[in-house]
Amino acid sequence: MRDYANLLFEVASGVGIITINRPKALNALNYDTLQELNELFDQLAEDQTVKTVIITGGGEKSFVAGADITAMLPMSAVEGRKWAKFAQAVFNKIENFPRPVIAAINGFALGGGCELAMACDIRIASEKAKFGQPEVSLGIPPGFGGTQRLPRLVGKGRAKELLFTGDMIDAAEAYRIGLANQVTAPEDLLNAAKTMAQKIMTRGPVAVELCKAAVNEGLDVDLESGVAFEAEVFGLCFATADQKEGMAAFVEKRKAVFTGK
Ligand code: CO8
Repeated sequence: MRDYANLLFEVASGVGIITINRPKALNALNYDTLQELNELFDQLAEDQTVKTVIITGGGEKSFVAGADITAMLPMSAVEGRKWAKFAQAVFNKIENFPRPVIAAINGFALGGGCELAMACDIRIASEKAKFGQPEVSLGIPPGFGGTQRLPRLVGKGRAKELLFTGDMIDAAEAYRIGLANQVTAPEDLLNAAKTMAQKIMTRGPVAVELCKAAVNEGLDVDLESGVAFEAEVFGLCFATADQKEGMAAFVEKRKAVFTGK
């Protein structure tokens, strides 16, 4: 894995930890940072030793304070559209990454930062985290998926309020409305994310991957098509060693040891 200018990456016990690392700009996403994220996720897709990914922000203050406003200021309409499309493609890649991705939100998750967190499967927030889609204060709507993922997570009414007002909410409120799965003390944040990752990694990896695919696929189609997809992936699991092992372990009253095959 090469060194990145705007990301830190380490692997510990099968968990890949990505730190967005531009603390001087509160980890704002410029083109290079998005390009590096894109490249890193392509590499991780090929690397089966990384079973779960955590994304967090460098420095004390911020997860990601949005897309880089300085870079966006002079953009033309054509450039703005291209920029939004590129970031959307990167976030779609994260959302559809075959293994779980957990956002460990250590501070500001604003605009593109909130959108990045929402592209992850699970969001764990520090008590210091702040969420929001402040784009309307800059004269733009969200462009990295916020108008679509926010209502899917918190419902249409709450999403519209956050989108129209641009208000920031704290971690407790994010938890209350379902934007954050869990809230921790700042010093416990990374461990809470790692604990969640390790728990998921004891489960059947193929089953987890197919749960993720079924949820993602199902939310984009009608219920009948969604449950039809579920039946297919459910059936598929009976061709795996993990299904035999999981059920044999239950019957034999022991812990299952999954191989992901
Ligand atoms: N972009 C660029 N630089 C930023 C950003 C940002 N999003 N956020 C903070 N910074 C920089 C500041 O300019 C400052 O730099 P410097 O020290 O050189 O002046 C440094 O980070 C520290 O920031 P502050 O001094 O402002 O720190 P505060 O603690 O006073 O405030 C805030 C923290 C509240 C987070 C404040 O920095 C802020 O409001 N930031 C902007 C948040 C925001 O509006 N985010 C949304 C951006 S738009 C977006 O994400 C749209 C995505 C879709 C785009 C579609 C493409 C066309």
